[in-house]
Amino acid sequence: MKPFKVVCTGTQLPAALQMLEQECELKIWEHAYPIPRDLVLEWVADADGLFATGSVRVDDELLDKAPKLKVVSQASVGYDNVDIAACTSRGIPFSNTPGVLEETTADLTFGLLLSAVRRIHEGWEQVRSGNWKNNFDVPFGMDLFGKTLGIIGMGKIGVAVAKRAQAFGMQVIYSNRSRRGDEEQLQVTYASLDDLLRQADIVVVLVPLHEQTRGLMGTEQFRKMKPSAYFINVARGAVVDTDALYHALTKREIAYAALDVTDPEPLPADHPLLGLRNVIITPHVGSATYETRSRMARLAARNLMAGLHQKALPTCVNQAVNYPE
Ligand code: 8YV
Repeated sequence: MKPFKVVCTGTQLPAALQMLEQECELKIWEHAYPIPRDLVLEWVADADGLFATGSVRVDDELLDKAPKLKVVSQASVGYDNVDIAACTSRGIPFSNTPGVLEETTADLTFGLLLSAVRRIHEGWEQVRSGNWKNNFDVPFGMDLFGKTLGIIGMGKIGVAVAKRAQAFGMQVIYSNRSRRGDEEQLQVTYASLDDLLRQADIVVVLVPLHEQTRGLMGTEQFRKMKPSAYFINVARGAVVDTDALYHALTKREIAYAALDVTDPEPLPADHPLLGLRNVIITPHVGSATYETRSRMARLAARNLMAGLHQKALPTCVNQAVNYPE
């Protein structure tokens, strides 16, 4: 018999499973659709560890059903699905995976940005459908050099995006809850959210989702943007009011949107956003490279094993209840 029981609410990479298999009996939800709530509540009843995934709410209800739980670990940097206070009040440490996915997510951000401003995917659709008649059938794009990128939420991913933008000859402004203090070193300028929305040619949202950021981008905010501006979301879908975005795009209050995250997620096939030409959407793949997903999986597994052995989790979010070294 193995000493620990662990519930994985989604598939995990072999890089993680190999680190767990020796000491853990694993119950893994292996289907593409999210684990039904009833089942996860049943599974956690005798679990020592929870390897969580973003579609599962880790809240009072779940934690009350898991009296033996010693640790919750998730392979992501965002953890809006987890009630940290509920974990902390039960003395359960929770870990995410910061520090291993920022460059990769910045690459995807820039990939979306380039695809949008140069209409790369529209060009490809035209070629693939056999409609390449001349070079003017795809609308002209926009130059990046000399333009202003506005980053809402300047954390590690924001810094990595800013460096890429500067290499393309862009100016970078950012807004945050508070000034970072290292503007000179990063060669970026702080702006209020309103000023950023008015000045930026491209707006990128990178804030975590919580009560203060839910619906941060709504009708009023899109109206402040330039009609020629591009809007990019690689954070969480619910940071944006989807109806407001749809209307801003249809009324041409903004030019274009490039999204890696949506609300809801996945986006149903008949969703109105999918009928628009001035939008490109990828299926939440900001960290989805082989190297990065492997790093995330290994770090999440290290955190989980540490918690099971009641040792300090390397990247614990609620340090107050982390185990000692
Ligand atoms: C996802 C992410 O976790 O790290 C995050 O917060 O959004 C992503 O890395 C990943 O796509 C797994 O769903």
